[in-house]
Amino acid sequence: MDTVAPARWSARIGERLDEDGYVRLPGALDPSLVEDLRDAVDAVWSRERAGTTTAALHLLAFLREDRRFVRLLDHRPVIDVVAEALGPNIFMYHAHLDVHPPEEEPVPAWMWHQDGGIQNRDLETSPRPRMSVKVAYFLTDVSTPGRGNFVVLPGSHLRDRIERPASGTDLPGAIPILAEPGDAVVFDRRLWHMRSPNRSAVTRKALFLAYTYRWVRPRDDLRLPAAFVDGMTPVQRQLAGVDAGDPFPLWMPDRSALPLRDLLGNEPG
Ligand SMILES: O=C(O)CCC(=O)C(=O)O
Repeated sequence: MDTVAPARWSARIGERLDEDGYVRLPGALDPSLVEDLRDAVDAVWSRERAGTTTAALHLLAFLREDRRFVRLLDHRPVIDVVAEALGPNIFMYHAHLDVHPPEEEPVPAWMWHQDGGIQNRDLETSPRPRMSVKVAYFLTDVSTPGRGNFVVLPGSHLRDRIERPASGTDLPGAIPILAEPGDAVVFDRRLWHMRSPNRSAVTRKALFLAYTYRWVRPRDDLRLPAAFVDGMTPVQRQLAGVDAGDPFPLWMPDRSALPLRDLLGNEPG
């Protein structure tokens, strides 16, 4: 069971991430926000691909493309779940916008991976530390298999390696996440996962935001327009990493202001 209903999120989330390496958050975005974000994605897709609706798009650091994406930085209660996993001394170090139209091409040989790239070589413990979690927001209906679903191997976040089958990409125990528009999945970067091919008639649209400790360096060059930054709350500035001129507070959060800590710590009961 990978699902936690919104009313029960905070009570069970830590357990799910620890045990399964991911947790599905149904209804994380309300329908009007989904529509808004989908419009924003469509505008970016059309710009980037000159209106070609058969062309896939994988765009890093997409928040600068449209002000409407900025609200995802600290979207609640998803950010509460992220902070429950990592604590409040975090920022978004990496993000991508993905559009995957129906595809007929053969599947690439091997798409299974853990996130973190070079961290998986540089960190020598086993299992390696969590370091970051990523949030996947689904904006279109991927509630049936075959739609380019996000596929995970539950519990595999504690395994540094997985056995590669002689052929194909099917792994015993792997499951496709069946998500409705507005659902989110928070996953541990160590979880072995992949995107499956989209063999349906429905174009898949999804947004990914990855958070890590503020003392880790950004992976993407966010380059947010000044007007976006001007309109941000202190929490959004922390999470966008635009408050990070002086590195001291990143290493000494207990001696420095930390807007996300204030936000989450000052909740009534
Ligand atoms: O698009 C997907 O379903 C998978 C995304 C992925 O592999 C990643 O974010 O690292």
